[in-house]
Order: sequence, then C-alpha cells, then structure tokens
Amino acid sequence: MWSLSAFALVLPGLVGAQSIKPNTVTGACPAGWFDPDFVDGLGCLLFNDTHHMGWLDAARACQGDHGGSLLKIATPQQKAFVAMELEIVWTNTNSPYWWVGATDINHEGLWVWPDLSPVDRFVWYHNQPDQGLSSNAGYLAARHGGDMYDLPVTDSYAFICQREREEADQPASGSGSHLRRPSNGLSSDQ
Ligand SMILES: [Ca+2]
Repeated sequence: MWSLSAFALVLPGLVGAQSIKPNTVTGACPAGWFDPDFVDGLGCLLFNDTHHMGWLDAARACQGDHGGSLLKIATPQQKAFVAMELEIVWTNTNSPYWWVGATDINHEGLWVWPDLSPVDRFVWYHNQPDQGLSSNAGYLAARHGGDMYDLPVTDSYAFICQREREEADQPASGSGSHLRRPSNGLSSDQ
C-alpha cells in the first residue's frame, strides 16, 4: 500500500529546498496532503489513486470532499516538480496516468484550467491534444515525463487534487476525518 507520507519524506532531500523556501508561504496543508512549499504556487497536493474514476467525478471529489480542484500546472517549474513526483508515485502504485484539471469540455479546442486560465503548450506531449471531440480532459502520463494527453472524460484514472494552504492562524488538522489519515484516499471503505 502506497503511502503519501512515505514519498513526502523523500522530497525535501531531493530538492534541498529549505534555503530557497519562499517567505511568502504561510499557513499549512491539511494532514494527508503533500506540502510542496518550495515550489511557488502549487499550494497543497493530494495524489489520489484509492479510487480511479472519470474526470467529472474526480473534479467533484476534489471540490466536494477536499475543498479544492483538480490540479492546475501554471509554470514549467511546477510541471517538472509534479513529473518528479509522478515518477516516485508510479513506482509505488501501478497508476501511470493521473487526471488533472485541464479540459476543453465547454469549447472544443479551447483548453482551460479549473480557474478558466488557458492551458499552455509546455504541459502537453509533443503531438497532443489530438483526439478532438472524443477527448475533453487532460491526464499526465508518468511514463512520458508527466506530459499531458487528452482522453475521454469517461475513462477512469487516478487524479491529483490541489487546494490552497490553510490560514496561518488555523490548526493544520484538516476539516474532515478522512484527511487525517496518513495515506491518501477518498473514503475509508477500502
Ligand atoms: Ca476535445
């Protein structure tokens, strides 16, 4: 069983980042969420492979159960970090594909993130997106350096949630009991 906390322990050493931690970061991530505070703008991340699901259900799960949204990748630095994470996660989970927040479900060919900002070219694999009307959501392929592909929203995959850090004056215990578990997951029924 893969544990979020297990790989979270690996990363500060890889990045050696305490000295470059931006001093603008305040607050904390809920328990069970990964805290990449050395990568500007990523907030808190939850790599969820407990339940594979369609893109719309994954988006609802991130929003409803976790108070966030599917992951937005805003910069090449963020992409490089997430790709590195996926390499680690992939070897522990058998989940090579992960839904993120990119979609053109509202307007074919117009790809946007959950906040409606445009999806930049650097996120995609070189020949993507290429599936037109049949495929309206993006997943990251761990086996291809975390590059993104367009897939049908009805396909079931693991997914990456993202949320803002909690306010600095609030306890970092999370708002739901499912967030306090050391491993990630949507529910405790498995
Ligand atoms: Ca499409």
